Amino acid sequence: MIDQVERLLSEVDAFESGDPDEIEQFRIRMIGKKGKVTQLFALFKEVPNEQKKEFGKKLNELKTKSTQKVADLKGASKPAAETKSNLDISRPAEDLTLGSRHPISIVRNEIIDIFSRIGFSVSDGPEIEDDWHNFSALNFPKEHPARDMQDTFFISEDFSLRTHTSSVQVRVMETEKPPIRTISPGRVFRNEAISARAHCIFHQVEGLYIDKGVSFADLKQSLMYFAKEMFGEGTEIRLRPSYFPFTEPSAEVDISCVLCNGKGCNVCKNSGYLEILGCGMVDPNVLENCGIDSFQYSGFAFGMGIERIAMLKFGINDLRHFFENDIRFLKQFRSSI
Ligand code: 2NL
Repeated sequence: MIDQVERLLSEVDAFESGDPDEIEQFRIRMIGKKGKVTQLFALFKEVPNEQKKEFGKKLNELKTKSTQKVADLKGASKPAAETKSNLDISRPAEDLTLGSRHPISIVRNEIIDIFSRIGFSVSDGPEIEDDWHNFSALNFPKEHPARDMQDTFFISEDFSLRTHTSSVQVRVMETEKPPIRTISPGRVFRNEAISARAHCIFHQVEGLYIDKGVSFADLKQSLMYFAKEMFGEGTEIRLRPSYFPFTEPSAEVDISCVLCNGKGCNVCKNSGYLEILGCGMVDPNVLENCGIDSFQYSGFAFGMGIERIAMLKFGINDLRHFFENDIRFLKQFRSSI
C-alpha cells in the first residue's frame, strides 16, 4: 500500500496543466470527496502496525502536495490581475458591441444626402399642428375628407397630429424669402387601420424648391437624379398626371421596376413600374397663402413615404416590420451614413 501512495506522489509531481478542466479533474481524482486520499485514509486500519507511521506520513504528504499543486496550477491558469504597476496602457481596447441603424434612418439619411448634393437644406417642424399649417395654407377645401376625424388624429378642435410634413414647408415659406430649396423629413400620423401596407405612424420626406422661373422640367430633372442615385444609374422614371390640393399640375412618379428592370414581374404586377412619390408645381394659392408673390415666383414640391422607398430598396414586404423592432429584422441592416 505504501507503494501505491508513492506512485501517486510521483504522479502529483509529474502533473502539469494549464487547462482549468484538466486541473479540476485532477483535484477530484486526488483530493475530492471520493478521491484517492480519502480512499487510502479509509484503509489506514488495515495497514500493519509497524508500517502505520510511515504510511500516515506519506499519505499526509500526498494530501498536502496535491492541494498545493492544484492551488499552484489554478493560480497560473488565470491571467494575473491587472495592478497599477503592470497595467498595459498601450493595449487596444476590447471591442464594443455596436448597434445598427434602423432601416428607416438609413434610407432617410440617404435621401438627405442625395438632395443635399443638389443644394437642398433640411427643415424641421412640430408634430402637433394647427389647421392653418396642416390644411388651410395648403389649399385643402373645408369639406376635404383629410380634414375628417376618420383620417386625422385630432388633439382638440384646433390642433391635430400633422398628416404630412408639408406643414413644415409652409412654416419655411412664411419665414424665409426665395430662393428656397429645402426638404423636410419626419414622422406623420394618419388614422388608419394597421396592415402590411398601412400604418397610423409613418415617415415622409417632402421637398420644396421656390425661385424665379422654376419649371416642371426642373422638377423632372431633380426627381430623375434622385431616382438614379437611390435605385441605380439604370433606373428610368415615368410621370403620370394626378391630383393634390396643393399642386397644379400634379403628377405621380414611377420608377422602372427594381426587380425585373421593367420587363414585368409579380412585384410590379406586370406593369414594369413602381410608384415612389407624388409631386407637382406649387399651386399659386399656396404661395400667396404663405406670403410669396406668385407672379414673381414659381416652385415645385414633392412628397414620398420613407417606408415605401425602404421596402423597394431592401425587398421588405410588410410595413409592420419597421415598427416591431424585432432584433432579427434590425440586425440585417448596415450603413455607412
Ligand atoms: C405623396 C405626395 C406631395 C407635396 C407633397 C407640397 C408642399 C408644399 C406645397 C406644395 Cl408646402 N406641395 N408637397 C406636393 C405634391 C405631392 O406628396 O404622395 N406623398 C407621400
